Amino acid sequence: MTKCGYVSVVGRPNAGKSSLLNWLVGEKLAMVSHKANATRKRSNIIVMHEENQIIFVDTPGLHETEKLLNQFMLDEALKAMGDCDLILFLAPVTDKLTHYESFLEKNKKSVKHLLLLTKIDNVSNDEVLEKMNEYEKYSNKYEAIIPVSIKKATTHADILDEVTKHLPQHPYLFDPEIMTTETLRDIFKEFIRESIFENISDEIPYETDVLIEKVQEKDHIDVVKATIIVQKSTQKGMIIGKGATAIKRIGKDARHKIEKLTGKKCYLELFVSIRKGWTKNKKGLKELGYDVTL
Ligand SMILES: Nc1nc2c(ncn2[C@@H]2O[C@H](COP(=O)(O)OP(=O)(O)OP(=O)(O)O)[C@@H](O)[C@H]2O)c(=O)[nH]1
Ligand SMILES: [Mg+2]
Repeated sequence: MTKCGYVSVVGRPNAGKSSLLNWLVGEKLAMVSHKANATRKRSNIIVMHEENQIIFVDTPGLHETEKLLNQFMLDEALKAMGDCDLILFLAPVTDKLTHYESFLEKNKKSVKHLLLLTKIDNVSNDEVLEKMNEYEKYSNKYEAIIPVSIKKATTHADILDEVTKHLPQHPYLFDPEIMTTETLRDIFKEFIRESIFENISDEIPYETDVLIEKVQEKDHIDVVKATIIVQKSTQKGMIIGKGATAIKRIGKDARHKIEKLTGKKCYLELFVSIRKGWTKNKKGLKELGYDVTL
């Protein structure tokens, strides 16, 4: 009998959740950014390990906020925590334990979890050991503590072996050939959002979203039409940039990511549209797929 189950990956914004999942699946599927609060919704990334199927759920970061969009994001993470077989809690190795303590409080159903110390390439081995000792006082709470770095040669096997131990015996829930339940549209959207996060500074990326208008898949080329949504006209100007330099850069970066994934050429056409104050009201958010029920 195979093992199969859902594993929610949680932690504070910027902890390295999406990066870890791209690394584990061996393909860039999820958006990553040096800016915090990049991921806005749950998404499934599926990894086969030996005869077993692990359905990882990428989530937005755990954080406190008054903003409506961020409340939606937090709710996504909490829902993922309450509805899985195992949680991976990611804590950058330099973090204080307060983030972990607040996670323990939020884990109302006491779902079993592994504690992953991330970004260990940033510190010495001694510092990693020191941090592991600090967490020792909570050793009755976690199933295992595993130090990881996606930048330094560490293997997937430690994490996947440990994860598999805690999954139920169950037939596969998805075709073992697929790596995600996200559609190409969803992934392209995230690639364009990532390019906005990379190329546009300040708060603007946080008040921006992307609508995929059309994806036409041909034999040798994909034609993609997308609209970048902003909430005021000054932001539209910033996204376009002087002589359209900014939007060209965003388009070029996103096109490269799409082409790398599909192995085909991509013709990407980008437009910019203003939806006044869309992040500030529930209706505007809902129209873009962020249904704030709180
Ligand atoms: N040095 C180092 N940096 C890492 C590692 N893993 C991730 N990062 C960096 O950490 C930053 C945040 O990574 P993400 O994967 O977007 O983090 P996240 O937890 O998904 O963040 P949110 O979606 O905002 O909650 C990026 O700049 C990554 O390149 C690592 O092992 N070592
Ligand atoms: Mg993320």
